Amino acid sequence: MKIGILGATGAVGRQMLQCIEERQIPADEIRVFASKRSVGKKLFCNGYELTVEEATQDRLNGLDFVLGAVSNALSKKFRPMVEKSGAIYIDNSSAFRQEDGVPLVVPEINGADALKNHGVIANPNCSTAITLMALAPINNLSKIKTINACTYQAVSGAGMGGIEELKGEVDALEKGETYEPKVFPGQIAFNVIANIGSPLDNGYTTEEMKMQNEGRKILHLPDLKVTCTCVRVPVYRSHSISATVVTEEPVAIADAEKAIAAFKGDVLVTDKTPTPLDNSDKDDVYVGRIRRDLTNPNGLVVWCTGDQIRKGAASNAVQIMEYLLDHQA
Ligand code: 2RA
Repeated sequence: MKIGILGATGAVGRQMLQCIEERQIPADEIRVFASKRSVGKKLFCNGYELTVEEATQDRLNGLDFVLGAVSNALSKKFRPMVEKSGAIYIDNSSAFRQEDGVPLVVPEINGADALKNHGVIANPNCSTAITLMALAPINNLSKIKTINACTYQAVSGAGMGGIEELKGEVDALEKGETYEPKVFPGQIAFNVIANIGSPLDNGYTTEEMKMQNEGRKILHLPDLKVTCTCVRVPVYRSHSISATVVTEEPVAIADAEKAIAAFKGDVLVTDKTPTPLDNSDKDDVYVGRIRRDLTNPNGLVVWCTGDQIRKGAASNAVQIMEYLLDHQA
């Protein structure tokens, strides 16, 4: 079994290699691809040294899976090459998430959709995947009609550059120096910025609308309505989300907690409030503080945290590959 990783030197690409090793994916060969300036760099997986190459048709040919951790533009460029190679492309960008025939998958929720792929499978947006992991067990008890969510998104969502910008700002500000933000639309150190993604005509951002558009596809709820505000916070990794969910029938808190505790990939936390630090660098989504919505008898309020680089990106992609290996004939 041969795997390729596009964007292997980035935060998500490196995490994919670690997840492949941790999950003992039976890879005979792993090829790591990145831009020209990274060619020749060394990465490690399963005790082997891997040398970064530029992706070419010849180098992609013969691979069984290609995991993508590149921008939308690069993903669109590489897709035809991966398709030509015959590999299954598991893409972390948002380029194909809404395309008919491209399954959008969180394995614990709709893993079976991955089996209906035509060569391309999309990995959801990080804050969407983490929120849905917390809410899917409630949806299994009674269908979700609406979600009203506020996200608290770590800087890792903007890749290595986001992490470096927060570090650089904290260092500079503590020394009394100035720092010109390049990644975020303002100072993120000691601050929060309610602006992630690009603005849309309805006043929301692309990032905010992903929660509805991707939520509908993953949960198989075409009429799901979502109002979302996405906020960047000065946390290195792990996103947090506060979500108020309204279901067709009222769901008792105890039943919701029981379903969440039993859901693979979720950890119900009842003895404290889960924080992003608690599940930083962990695959599980932590869920807690389940309360009644005081404005709607069919509503519940849920707090959750999930590692953006892992469950929000790399681990989910590796899990999709694992699901296919376990379920394909
Ligand atoms: C972010 N959700 O946190 C994005 C990354 N896909 O910026």
